[in-house]
Amino acid sequence: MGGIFCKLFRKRQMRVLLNGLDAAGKTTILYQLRLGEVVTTIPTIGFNVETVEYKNVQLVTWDVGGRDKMRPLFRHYYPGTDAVVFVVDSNDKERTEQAQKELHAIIKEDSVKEVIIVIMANKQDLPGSMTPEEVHEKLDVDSICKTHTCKVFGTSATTGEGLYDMLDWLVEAVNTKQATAILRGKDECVTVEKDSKSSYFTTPLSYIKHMFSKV
Ligand code: G3D
Ligand code: MG
Repeated sequence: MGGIFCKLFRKRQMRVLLNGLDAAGKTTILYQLRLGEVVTTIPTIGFNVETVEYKNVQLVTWDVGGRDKMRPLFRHYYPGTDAVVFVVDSNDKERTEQAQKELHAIIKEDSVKEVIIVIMANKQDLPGSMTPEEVHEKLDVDSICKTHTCKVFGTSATTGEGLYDMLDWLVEAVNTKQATAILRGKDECVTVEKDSKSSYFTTPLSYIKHMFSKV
């Protein structure tokens, strides 16, 4: 198989950034997904970055908010990203406005122009949490959906509710985006090297394996 078909069916790298204010639930999500070892690093530029790699999928997470000086440094992580998953604590109504500002600041970044945006209205298990519809409205997601492929999901990182629906949608959306880029001749032809750390990633979660093998 050669040419465009080869490109379309080649296993491709998928890079997802998981962002949100502190305590939104990002670290809990990484562990709940049980994709493998969560590696925490503090780059010299000075904030906590957690990474999980599973097959050709890389999830990178850090806290945003409250540290404007850090924003230029985060830019380092945006290029080459397929999707930004922005996690919101639906129970933290006091910081909804701050979450809205941070999300819209990310969207304005040049390197996030063609990136898929997922908003996780997390902590749906807590009584009194905002519904996904309320989070959609408070974060002004309509304006994001005008320029990006985007969607809001209600989730609970502690029970796992909604996480797989979100992943399902995300994988399909990234597949479509990458296939479209190939057909438009924008493909960068990234070949995925076998990850030397792959032996660490032995936690079997058949659903995830199945989903990610489709990427
Ligand atoms: P962060 O990585 O975004 O900073 P964490 O957030 O994953 O560390 O989560 C912060 C706290 O929220 C944790 O509680 C975690 O258990 C809790 N949490 C995360 N997601 C959910 C959820 O969906 N529902 C509920 N009820 N709690 C959640 P602690 O007590 O360890 O600080
Ligand atoms: Mg964390």
